[in-house]
Amino acid sequence: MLDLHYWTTPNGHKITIFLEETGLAYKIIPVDIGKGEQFKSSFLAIAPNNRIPALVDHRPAGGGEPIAVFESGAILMYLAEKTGQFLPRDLRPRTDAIQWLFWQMGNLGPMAGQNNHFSNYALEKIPYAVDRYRNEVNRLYGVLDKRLADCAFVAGDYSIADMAIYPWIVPYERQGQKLEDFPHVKRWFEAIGGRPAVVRAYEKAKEINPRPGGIRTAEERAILFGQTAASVERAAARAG
Ligand SMILES: N[C@@H](CCC(=O)N[C@@H](CS)C(=O)NCC(=O)O)C(=O)O
Repeated sequence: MLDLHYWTTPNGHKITIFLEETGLAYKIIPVDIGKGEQFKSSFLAIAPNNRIPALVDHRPAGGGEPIAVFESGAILMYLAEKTGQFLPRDLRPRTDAIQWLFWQMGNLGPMAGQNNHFSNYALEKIPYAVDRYRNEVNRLYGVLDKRLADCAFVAGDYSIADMAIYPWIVPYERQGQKLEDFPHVKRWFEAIGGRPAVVRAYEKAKEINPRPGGIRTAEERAILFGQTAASVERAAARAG
């Protein structure tokens, strides 16, 4: 019923967590981004931003043609609407869940991504860039810790907002952060990490990609870094 175009990265994990939590039937279609599979025309047709994850729902509510969704936050909202789970109906908690979901999409994800790039992947270590993103991620951990001092999960009950944030806290060491400095984040992190569905989601990742953990080869670096409009066109033509 659901095809998940997926690779074993934080944005991919968000969706397998949701699917495992709800028990929806789904098929994983691996998109190995280190090999450039995100540039295949079949993938670009549903995910024009050449980024995983993307979802195709072959049985959308109300019937009709399949619906394709890209952007992990949009996919989480789509699935929450479809199932009626993990996004409250009531105005106040719903607004909370949506604003923390957007906080992840617009802040934690992009800043942690740049932090990882300049600290771990860039061959030239530029102190200004390393400090800039590491500090910004540190600030965001502080924001999250304050929020979690007042509630068990970011929007009260466990929701799609927590599912979006959690995978971006998993690599806290690579992000240069210490969970001990953020006791409320640590408590929340351990609670979510212990959920059977979350454990299953990460086990699934190991089945799909037994060698996770970063970019290794020069070829992978060439595919992933320094993309421009022209290189995207070229890669798409090569990938077919
Ligand atoms: N805002 C997007 C970001 C997706 C994203 O950055 N995906 C990465 C993996 S985590 C990707 O597909 N990278 C492939 C590339 O850089 O070509 C979302 O949340 O879905």
